[in-house]
Amino acid sequence: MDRSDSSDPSLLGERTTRRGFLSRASTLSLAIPGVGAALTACSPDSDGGGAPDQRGGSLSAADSLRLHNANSRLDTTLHQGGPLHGNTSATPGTAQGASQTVFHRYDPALPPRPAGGRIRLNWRAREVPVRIGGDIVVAGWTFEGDIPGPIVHCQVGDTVEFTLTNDGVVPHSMDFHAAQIDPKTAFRSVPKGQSVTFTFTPKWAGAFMYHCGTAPVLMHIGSGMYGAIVVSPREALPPAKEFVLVQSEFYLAEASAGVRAFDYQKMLSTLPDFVVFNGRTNQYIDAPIRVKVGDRVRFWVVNAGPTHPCNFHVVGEQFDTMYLGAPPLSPIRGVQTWDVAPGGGMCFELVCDVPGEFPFVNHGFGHGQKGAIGFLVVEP
Ligand SMILES: [Cu+2]
Repeated sequence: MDRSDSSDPSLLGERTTRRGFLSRASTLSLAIPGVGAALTACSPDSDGGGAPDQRGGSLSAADSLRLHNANSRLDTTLHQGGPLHGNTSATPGTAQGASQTVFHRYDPALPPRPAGGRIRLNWRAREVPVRIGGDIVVAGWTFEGDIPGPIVHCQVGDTVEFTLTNDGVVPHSMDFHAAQIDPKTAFRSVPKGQSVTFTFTPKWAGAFMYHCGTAPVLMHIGSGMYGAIVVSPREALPPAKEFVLVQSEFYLAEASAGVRAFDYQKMLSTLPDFVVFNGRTNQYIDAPIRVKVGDRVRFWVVNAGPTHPCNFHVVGEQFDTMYLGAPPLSPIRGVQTWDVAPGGGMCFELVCDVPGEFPFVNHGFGHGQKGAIGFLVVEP
């Protein structure tokens, strides 16, 4: 049968179903920030600025006006022949000074929590080159010039005052998973040169992701705009050496003038070139995380994705405690591996009884092999 025949009742059914799905998805977009923006920005009907809809469907103009984030209609210049080159993160800023960009190891230590119960963060969204390995410089869309962005440490009940100023040419925004706040206002996109400010008080302890939520969200997370906010509980957890690991995937285009841009079509294909902890390949193999025998180690693991899970495991060790959510609530004992979902975060603890060199890995080894591996060295 000719599948292009519109009188084919089975095909009609398929189309009706698809339309129903898109309609439901549009309604869903009002409830779940990011979902609607990603769907609509990928629709040719939204503003002409998004990527082609991979399902071949479309949303109506009325649907696009009901977006959770009205600014999304201004969001990216992908596919418009603007300052971006095709489907990549290459913007003018991401090439400037690329060859002089210096590699630095991303410090995984959890920074101390600022005293006083009030944290003021004045951050800039910056489009800059970032050296993620000895010979690899990427065209990063960043918070504060690094991938991941800075680690934030606060406590349940603290007040976090946050301002984002956009120094890039593409609109950007901030979505803190540790916040309960109206996303339409707080997480809105800001164009070049403008700022957004909001305040929140974390209710729950845990390891939370933050990320740019500007559409297409996949493109902005996939180009480096994410990081971790660790919310400690009011009641003290057992003394430990605390580290933060943010897993993420890199989908890269071929190098141009020494810089590899992030590639949107590759992100959609979901087959990454690298899967890394804290934005670098091999950094904790070359310079491991070091502790002493007898130490308790607490890993706050955030999975920025954008797509794949992090099946966290330490070779030769077991987690005596893993907190499914809100430590010290929901402890699970004697865990070998647990998967942290994209957009999620968890707390893993172990006690270093014996000296040695213990690889911490994504035990989904297709991804461990692509870089999600490092060493925890336990010294006598
Ligand atoms: Cu962004």
